[in-house]
Amino acid sequence: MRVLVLGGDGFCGWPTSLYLSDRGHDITIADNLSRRKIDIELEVDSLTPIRPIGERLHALKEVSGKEIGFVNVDLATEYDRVVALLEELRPDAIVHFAEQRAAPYSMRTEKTKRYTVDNNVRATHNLLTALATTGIEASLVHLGTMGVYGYGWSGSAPIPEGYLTVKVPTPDGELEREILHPANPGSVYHLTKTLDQLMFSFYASNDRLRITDLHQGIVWGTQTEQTIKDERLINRFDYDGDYGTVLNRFLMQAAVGHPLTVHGTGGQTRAFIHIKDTVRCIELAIANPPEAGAKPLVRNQITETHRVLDLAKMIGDMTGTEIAYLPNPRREAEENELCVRNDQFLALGLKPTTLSEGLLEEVHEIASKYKDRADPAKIIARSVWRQGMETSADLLTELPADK
Ligand code: NAD
Ligand code: USQ
Repeated sequence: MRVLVLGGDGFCGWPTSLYLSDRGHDITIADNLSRRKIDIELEVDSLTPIRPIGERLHALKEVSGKEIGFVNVDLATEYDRVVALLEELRPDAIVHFAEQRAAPYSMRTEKTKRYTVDNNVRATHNLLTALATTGIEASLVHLGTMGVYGYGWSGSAPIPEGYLTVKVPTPDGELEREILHPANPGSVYHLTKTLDQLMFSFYASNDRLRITDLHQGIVWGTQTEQTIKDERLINRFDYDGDYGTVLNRFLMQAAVGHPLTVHGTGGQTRAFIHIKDTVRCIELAIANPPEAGAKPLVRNQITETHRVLDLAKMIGDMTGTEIAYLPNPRREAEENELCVRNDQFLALGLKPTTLSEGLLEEVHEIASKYKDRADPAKIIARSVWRQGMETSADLLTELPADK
């Protein structure tokens, strides 16, 4: 298949592009490199030394003989170029990763809130309009989030895959309807993903676009079979307070000798998926699109759920690292249950890569290898959900030399 990967320079997009290329698909990446620019703005860098996109693609050619195309285009602001790209490439499938994806960054300042909405909503809408206008029949696979459901809205009831069947009382009795699961975004970032969902419903119905929305959990790990082949292909590893996600942060913190930063009680339960399963799910999703005229197909892209404190304890026991209980910079429940259905990917043949010591150690080792690149002043999360919320001071100003 000819596949256009939007946001293909990012943490999920890069390994997905390499994987799909390895599987024989013809890949073009479109990315405006905004994620790299945000690193410069935040004065942080990936823990792993990611190379510029040109060098990445050159290295891929050397290592595997495969070529991946690259177009630097901003989906949110360069509509005409997006249309021209679609017309030139005429892809069979489009994978859409290209959004600002950090909840803390989306809550950081007025500017980052507005940027997140402008960037994400416009990028998705431009893409949908461009597909409808050009009549290109590519199926679209979008990366959404588990956070659209909220965490624990339905208590211990399993979260369905996208839709709920409800009974609507009418004077003539009850009408049964299938509706999108109620949206319960917990950040401006998550809000944009709920808005994306409405746009998908409209364009699937009005323009018969074939859309799959993947409600993905927190992705952990860093390397895949393809990114590990050469250091120049290495994947991004975010550890900072805005972009670093919880499990990778804990593994990195343990590797550099920093206490594990549990927010509040650590009672938050979240859904997880390893990066190796992310790339496989994308392959399954592009191979199994919905029919034209069908409502968007929602698949929950998760393999397991864990409580934050249990993860901290597991990594603490494994590595001898202490746990620090910090004021929570977010507005979120102290504790929640989370039970998620993921039958669709299992039925399509996904073999879940669940948390195992071996895999945890693999990530811990990568983090240890690059620990000298870590800046301890960037570890504490300081983007607060409301002005005036308390955050922790730095726990360490220098990282221990012997770890
Ligand atoms: P990332 O920030 O590493 O990658 C996103 C890429 O999109 C970046 O390379 C960025 O430069 C590009 N981009 C952003 N806006 C763009 C625009 N307007 N035009 C062109 N390119 C643009 O993020 P990621 O972790 O790879 O996440 C990818 C997608 O998966 C996101 O949509 C995110 O919401 C979703 N997701 C991620 C996770 C996770 O844990 N990382 C979990 C669930 C869902
Ligand atoms: N947390 C800590 N300590 C930390 C970091 C986080 O206790 O050092 C807690 C947070 O308070 C939160 C939980 O861990 O309760 C998860 O935080 P996270 O930063 O790992 O994940 P989140 O903000 O939810 O966002 C990430 C991705 C986002 C994706 C989402 C999937 O950045 O793109 O949509 O995971 S999900 O969480 O399933 O909605």
